[in-house]
Amino acid sequence: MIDAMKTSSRCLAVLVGVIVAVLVFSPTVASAATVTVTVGNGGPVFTPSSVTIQPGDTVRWTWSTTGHSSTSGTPNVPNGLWDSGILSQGATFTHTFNTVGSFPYYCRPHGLCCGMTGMVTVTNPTGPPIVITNPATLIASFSATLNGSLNPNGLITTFHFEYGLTTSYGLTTPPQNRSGNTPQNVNANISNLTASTTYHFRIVASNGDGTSFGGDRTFTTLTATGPPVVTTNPATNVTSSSATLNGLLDPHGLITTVYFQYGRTTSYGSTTLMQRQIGNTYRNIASNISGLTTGTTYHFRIVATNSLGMKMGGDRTFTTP
Ligand SMILES: [Cu+2]
Repeated sequence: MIDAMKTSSRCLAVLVGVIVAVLVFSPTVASAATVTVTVGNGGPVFTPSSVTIQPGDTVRWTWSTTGHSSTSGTPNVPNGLWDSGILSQGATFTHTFNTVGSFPYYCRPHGLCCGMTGMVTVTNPTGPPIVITNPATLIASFSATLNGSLNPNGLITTFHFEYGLTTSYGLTTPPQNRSGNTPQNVNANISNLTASTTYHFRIVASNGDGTSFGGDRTFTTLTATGPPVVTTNPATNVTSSSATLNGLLDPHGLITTVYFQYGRTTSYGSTTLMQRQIGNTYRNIASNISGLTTGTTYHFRIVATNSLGMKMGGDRTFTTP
């Protein structure tokens, strides 16, 4: 009885050791592989005639019989990527493929006569989408923009955001598709929200290799009405005598007047014409100014006022050429 317990605990210890070793020594990224193709085994053939590998992988041809070659291109039309020469039984030849594409090859003695051809297809590795939920932006009283980062990981990927009052979510944005194998920023606008309310959201993406969920994030909508919300954005169309001043405004539910202050110092001194805005969404505000002096740095900022307050955006500068 005691011996049996000792044996089973020793077995357990060995098992734990093996599991730890596997976890520690398993590579997290697939390393380069070598695929073998047999040349002239039972006739004028490459076996298998078609292989699919990833960039960095190597194909090793091994000669079963004498008098064949592995030559890149199509029969009698070599393209110069590789040529083993005509080799004998027991010979081997390798070529490493570092770029994505389709690479046909043939045997010089038997390509045209006997259809002794092969194909190497090199494709990028694929996997489930890689997603990150990023902070919401353009948060207004009843709307917001949900943001994320998406790497489709080599496959056509469908994604959406889910959102709601709890981490059970319950609402989703319309599905969108992306492809490629690099991270890209993605977003979706949502509306019909409740003012002064905290929402949860996350990104969800699926492709042929699986479904991935971004982490949960929250944002809180603005009060139904309040002081304007403003951001000064960079100037555009800057010439030696003119420029376009830009900003972002949410009138925050009340009639709002908006304009820009500008000048050579942060005392400004000049203002653009007042514009009137209403609503509770973010919109770009632009104003053209002229009569500037060449080679001069100007400061500017957006200023907006409604019945609940006046708000000024941060100072920005541009320099005329
Ligand atoms: Cu051959």
